[in-house]
Amino acid sequence: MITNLLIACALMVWDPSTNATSYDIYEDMIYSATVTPPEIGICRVAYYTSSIYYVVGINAGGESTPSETLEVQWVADADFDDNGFVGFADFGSFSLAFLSTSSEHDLDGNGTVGFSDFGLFTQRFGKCNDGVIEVPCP
Ligand SMILES: [Ca+2]
Ligand SMILES: [Ca+2]
Repeated sequence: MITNLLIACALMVWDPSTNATSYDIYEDMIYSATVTPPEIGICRVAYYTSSIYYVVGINAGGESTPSETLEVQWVADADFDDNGFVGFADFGSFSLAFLSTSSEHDLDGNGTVGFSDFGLFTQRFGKCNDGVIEVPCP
């Protein structure tokens, strides 16, 4: 049984095109999904990869030219206490889990909580999290 997979999510929203009846989403140049409203939520098991997205508008006449590309960096959530901010309480939580196999704190997904995870944690430190994606602190 797999529990506590590290998941990173992104919500992509774009300006609707007046002529489009639906949109095709491409991920890393490969067709991924078709949506009708101009938005899509995508989640990934976060192992510090990135994906490139673009959108093509569709109507009865065919396809629009592709949108500009968007690169999404998939990162694990370091806001362990879910208070919206990666701060000292999260550092305390990380410290207690250091050298354990806590999957929540294993930010690079290699099975143990070690120095590589600490490096990733420090990159997140001081940042805010809106529950879906990491955002600059107001
Ligand atoms: Ca926190
Ligand atoms: Ca690790």
